[in-house]
Amino acid sequence: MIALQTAATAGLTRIGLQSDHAAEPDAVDSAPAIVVGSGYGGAVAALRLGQAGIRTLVLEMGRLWNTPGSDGKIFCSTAAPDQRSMWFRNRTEAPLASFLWLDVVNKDITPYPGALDRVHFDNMSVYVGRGVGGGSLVNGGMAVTPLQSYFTEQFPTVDASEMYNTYFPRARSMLGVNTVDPTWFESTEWYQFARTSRKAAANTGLKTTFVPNVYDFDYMQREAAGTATRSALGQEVIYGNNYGKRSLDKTYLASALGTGNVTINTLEKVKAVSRAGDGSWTLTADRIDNTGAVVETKQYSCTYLFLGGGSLGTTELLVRARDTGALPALNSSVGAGWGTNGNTMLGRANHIWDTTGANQSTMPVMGIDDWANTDNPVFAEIAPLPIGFETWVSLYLAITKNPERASFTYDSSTGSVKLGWSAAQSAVSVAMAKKLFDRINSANATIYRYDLFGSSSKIFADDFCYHPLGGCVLGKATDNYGRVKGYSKLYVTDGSLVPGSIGVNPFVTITALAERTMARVLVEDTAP
Ligand code: FAE
Repeated sequence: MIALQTAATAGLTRIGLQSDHAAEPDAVDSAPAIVVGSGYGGAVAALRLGQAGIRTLVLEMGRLWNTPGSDGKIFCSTAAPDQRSMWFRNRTEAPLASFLWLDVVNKDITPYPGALDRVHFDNMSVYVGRGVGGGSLVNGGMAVTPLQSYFTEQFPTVDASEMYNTYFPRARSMLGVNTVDPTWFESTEWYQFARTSRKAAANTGLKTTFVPNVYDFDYMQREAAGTATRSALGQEVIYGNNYGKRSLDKTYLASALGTGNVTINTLEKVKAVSRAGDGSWTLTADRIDNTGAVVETKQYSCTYLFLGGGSLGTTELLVRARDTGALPALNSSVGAGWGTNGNTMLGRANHIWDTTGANQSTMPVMGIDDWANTDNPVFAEIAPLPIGFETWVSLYLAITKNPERASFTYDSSTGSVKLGWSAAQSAVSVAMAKKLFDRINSANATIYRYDLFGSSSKIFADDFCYHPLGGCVLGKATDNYGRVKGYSKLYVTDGSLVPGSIGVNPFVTITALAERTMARVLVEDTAP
């Protein structure tokens, strides 16, 4: 077992590897509370349980990322991906598959429990983070609070004023959200790409807005000045950042371990959940090694079970539990209400005089905000293409108000779940993104790039998303606080609660909702 603990004091910023020995005699196999997964939902649950004095075990299928490789770095860069990049692959599967139609982006790698996974379903593949910190290890750090009006539309039963006065501020403060210095932004070569996209938007009469981030912008400025080791300015992002980013292992999870009540077991994938006769929860987990081989199948038991495996992980566990008969009282909303947050990626080709810069920060700080356009609401993140030379490409991750939703079903022949998302459902996002970017191209006399998403001259990446949301929607599969309907002492705290769309990048919302759940549950459900 790999057990992780901080040193004695609370509030540490690092997690230390305590032991990599085989199971110790006193290994924890039961705890009052178990949390599955260590992304945003899991990390909030772990911290608040630990602070309440409840002994808590977190089970995470990915690694703890704290040990440097032979190059002295913990994570590899997008420019030189190696085994650390992706979850058990022979070759990387980057979002941008090609450049000038050439297969120059992806590289052969050795299978290993790397930081980024791309989970394939029939018409959609979903990028997720693997490791202690989940998606926070690999994401772009954009920390956006949704428009209150859209939040209310999506969560009509949640008290929005409480969210905007208490839980969103709490989440932002705990996550270490900060903003780029606008003066530096205007002058630095590292954000030329964003300024060029802003100009194209302005020419179209569109509004752009600065977007907060959890990357430490003081650190980034030191990177630019040459006084700090480069990370965001060193092509590090989707395979992890070695410096600068306040990922969950440096915030919530470090504090959780600092309570002394929380333990994290890594490389352990929970595959089944059931309820014992005495009402306690039983979990079965496979412990894997670095080759992916199952080296042990473990049993755990707990009184309170918190599911933070993300939209895919949590939904899969509950759909399987219901449809195998392990938890037959789970309702038919479990597995339903899933969406991509309307994600579509695309690139535009700028004029030769509108350069985007050879040097680009990997952390986006600006978006085109056309959400108020009721005909075609879109929020488009201005994304970097940090490949080290001038490309004249403006890249975007469009978040469209796609109303399409899909469901997961259990496949008894494989024991896994299938996602019923269709190509036609992606086409809705594409049409909305196209409507906006046709306007931008027309106003600027520019065209789309056809060479970025494989050899098929695809303009819009309609086959992957970064923002999987839903599957156990708040108020449907659960009560208004994430308590799973049909069972007591079973909770969902992650992106599965969000009904398929939130209009902006989702992790601040996921964190704030988890804070709200924990505040309620710790008062009402765990009192002696
Ligand atoms: P998540 O962070 O995915 O954590 C789930 C954890 O559970 C993972 O560590 C899993 O390995 C683990 N797990 C799953 N199943 C099991 C199991 N059966 N047993 C044990 N462990 C399990 O969930 N969002 C933003 O707001 N801003 C951004 O800039 C942004 N950029 C992104 C860029 C990329 C490349 C990607 C992939 C995502 C991005 N996102 C961004 C999305 C964001 O990371 C995502 O919404 C959250 O991470 C979801 O949080 P959850 O707590 O739901």
